[in-house]
Amino acid sequence: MQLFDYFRSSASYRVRIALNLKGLDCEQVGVNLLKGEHKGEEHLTRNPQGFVPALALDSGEILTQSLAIIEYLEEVYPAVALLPQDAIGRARVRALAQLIACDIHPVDNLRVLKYLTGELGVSEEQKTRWYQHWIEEGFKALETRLSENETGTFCHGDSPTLADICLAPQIFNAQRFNVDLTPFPRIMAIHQAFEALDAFKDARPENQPDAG
Ligand SMILES: N[C@@H](CCC(=O)N[C@@H](CS)C(=O)NCC(=O)O)C(=O)O
Repeated sequence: MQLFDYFRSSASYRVRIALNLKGLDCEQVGVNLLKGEHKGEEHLTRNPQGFVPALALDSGEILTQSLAIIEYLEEVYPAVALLPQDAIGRARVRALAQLIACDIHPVDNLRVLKYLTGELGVSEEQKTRWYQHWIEEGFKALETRLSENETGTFCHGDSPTLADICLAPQIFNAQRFNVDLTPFPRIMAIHQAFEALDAFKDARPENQPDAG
């Protein structure tokens, strides 16, 4: 398999964690977002949305959308489960994952930030405030959800799931943009738990071959 990714891309970071947790070998191919390589013809044939990640399978199929890629890996390589056994548990994990991946991350994406500072003439300071605001809003709700009984060492129980996979990159982004994380003790306790795992550490942006 080949993963087309970018070291600081949150969606790529999710897939890297999933591959590591499942112990799957995958060649990484860097697509530099700052150089606009994701908008080039070569990458657009992989993903017409011009996003990373894209996962090329040995069969030649190319998968896109990080959550769809991770669900594919889960179905084909079930050995280290990233979703609970019960349907209610799976729904909770997917809800926590989507709270982050669908409701926080997209509004802080590179193309949105570029539109704010470019077309709309927003200042760097306002852009940062925008970025922080949507993380704070989402994390408030997540922190409340993590008070539920199903939460364990990780977002759901005592082993990492899709929810933790989405949370790790979002915390990385929050720290990069100086979001005050002290109001979120449950989130940060879980962060400490998964950062102790090699699968999460090895997937961190600074540990990628294309890290600048
Ligand atoms: N929903 C997509 C989002 C992918 C995405 O947002 N990728 C970002 C990097 S994290 C990207 O390629 N951004 C390019 C841009 O914003 O121009 C997924 O989960 O894969």
